[in-house]
This record gives sequence, C-alpha cells and structure tokens, in this order.
Amino acid sequence: MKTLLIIDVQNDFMPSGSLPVAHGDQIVPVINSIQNKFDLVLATQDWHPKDHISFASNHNGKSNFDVIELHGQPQTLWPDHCVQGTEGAAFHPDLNTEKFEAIFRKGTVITIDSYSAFFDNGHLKSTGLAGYLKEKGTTELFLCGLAADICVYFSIIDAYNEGFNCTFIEDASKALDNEAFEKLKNHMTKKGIKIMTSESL
Ligand code: VGL
Ligand code: ZN
Repeated sequence: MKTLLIIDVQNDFMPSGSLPVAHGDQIVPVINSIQNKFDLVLATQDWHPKDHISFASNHNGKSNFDVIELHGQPQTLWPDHCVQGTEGAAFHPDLNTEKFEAIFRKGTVITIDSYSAFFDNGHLKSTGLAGYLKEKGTTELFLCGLAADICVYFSIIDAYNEGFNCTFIEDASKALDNEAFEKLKNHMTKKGIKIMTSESL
C-alpha cells in the first residue's frame, strides 16, 4: 500500500512568503502530477499559534535565524510563519487537495516546535500519524514538500524509525539550505532511505 505524504506546501514557504524556500512553488505541479500514483494521499500543515516559541518576534532582543537553547536543544528562531488560520498557513492555491484523505497539523503547542509530521522536536507528543498510517495499511511511504532539509527530513527520519519503508521524492521537494541538505541526503541513503525523482515512480 503506497502512501504519499506531502509536507507543508504552504504559502509562507513560497518565494513570496514570510519564510521563503527558493523555487518552492516549482514543486506544486510536480506534486499534482504524481498524486494519482498513490493509494492514499496525506498532507501536513505547519500550524502555529501567533505567540509560538519558534518566532524570533516572541523573544526580546533576538533576530530571525538566531539560534537559542530550548529544552536543552538548539532552536532556530524563525520569522513569523504559518500562523493558524492565516493566508500564509494555507496550502499553495494551485496545490490539488482533492485527494487528501487527511491533513495533519503540527507546531500547534506554544512551547515547543515540531518539524516532523510524527512528533514534536522533543519527541514528547505524537501527532498520531504513525498509528494512522499503520491502521490504513501503509507499507511504502513516499515523502515530499517543504522544506526538504527541515520538516521533510525530520519526518523521513521519524518514519524510518517507525518502521516504514521510505522514499524521498527529490524533484517534489526544495531545501532552505541546499548545502546542508546534501549532507542530510547522504545520511538518509546510508540508512537505506531511497531517493527518487517523480518520473521514476
Ligand atoms: C519549517 C522551519 C520552521 C518547514 C517549519 O516546514 O520546513 N521550517 N517551521
Ligand atoms: Zn514552523
């Protein structure tokens, strides 16, 4: 059973958004063209309260992209993005959402960030996605979206640790930091996570 998990294809991560991923909009037609190859299509939305701890604006004297320590872990402070119910948190208007059977929202707790679709960054609270996928009978999980080096990457690692056979769809994803992402790709391949392009699906 093949499942496609589309991560955070939201306006704020588009080139005109508040936390832009270069060429993020180019993946939208690619994602639309592959959805019918899957038995189940799911999506996530980064979905923060406006006073979320990951926003630099909520820390006195801090700037966007500063790194602080939070719960014993490094936390990058981001520009305000994907605030619940705003246009920035909406899916890209051209993304075909008809096949989405469910949408999982993350980053909803004020005090902790959540890059992965499965758990918050402290691995304290589950979104329920692993259980949902298992109950639906997912054996092969394909992941794509934004940003490849952050939310897609952390979702893939958690999916792998949950025992799913994982494939990353490279041309249906874009990274915030391409150099960092090259290293993360090596890390994925070493674990046995597959990397494919949309044409070879
Ligand atoms: C993301 C930074 C902050 C992402 C979400 O979706 O990759 N990146 N929040
Ligand atoms: Zn976020």
